[in-house]
Amino acid sequence: MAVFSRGFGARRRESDPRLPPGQYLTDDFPVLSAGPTPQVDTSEWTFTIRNESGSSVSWTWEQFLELPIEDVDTDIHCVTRWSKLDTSWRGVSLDTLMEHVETDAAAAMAHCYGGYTTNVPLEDLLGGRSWVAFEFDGEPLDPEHGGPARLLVPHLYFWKSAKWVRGLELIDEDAPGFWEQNGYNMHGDPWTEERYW
Ligand SMILES: Nc1nc2c(c(=O)[nH]1)N[C@H]1C(S)=C(S)[C@@H](COP(=O)(O)O)O[C@H]1N2
Ligand SMILES: [Mo]
Repeated sequence: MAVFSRGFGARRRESDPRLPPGQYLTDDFPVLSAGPTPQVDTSEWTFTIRNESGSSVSWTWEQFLELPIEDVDTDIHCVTRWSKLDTSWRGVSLDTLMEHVETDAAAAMAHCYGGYTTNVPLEDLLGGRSWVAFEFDGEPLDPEHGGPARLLVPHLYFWKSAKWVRGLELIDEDAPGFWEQNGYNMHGDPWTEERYW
């Protein structure tokens, strides 16, 4: 059991039980993008979920904002080893979105404006564990952090939290997305250090 005393803030932070193995804490919010930041206007933004039989449901920005919106306070963990605690977001839960979809799919491929993809097992998207987020720290999500909207799957490494997300393709069998084809783990649990294959 850890014993903490007052006045040793830094030391206490290094041993924070919320820090997964091999991670360090940062107060910054680093930007990690595999390409240029796409400029996506909310007047043109749509979010589409397509199921494994090809039916799809889409929301415009206005329709999206009429859905139940949740406040999310969570820690985030990047595979490049930074973690950031107590980040605050607003977005729509995937549970809410998936109420409109019939599926027996095993996984989802997230598709983004700009072309990035990442795969997430469906069970990791449900149960109050993922959102399509459009606000960070009380402000509209900055374009370089994925604005207008990004996937937020904070219990997995942050590469699964697809920026500029435009939809999910539900798939019968899990398949690798962009980083996963380049050696990153299919699942990406920071607590068991599922970093690479
Ligand atoms: N569309 C898109 N989403 C992305 C990425 C990307 O390159 N393109 N990078 C991923 C990676 S590797 C990380 S660590 C996080 C970084 O998010 P941030 O730039 O907001 O910190 O976004 C993830 N989502
Ligand atoms: Mo990352």
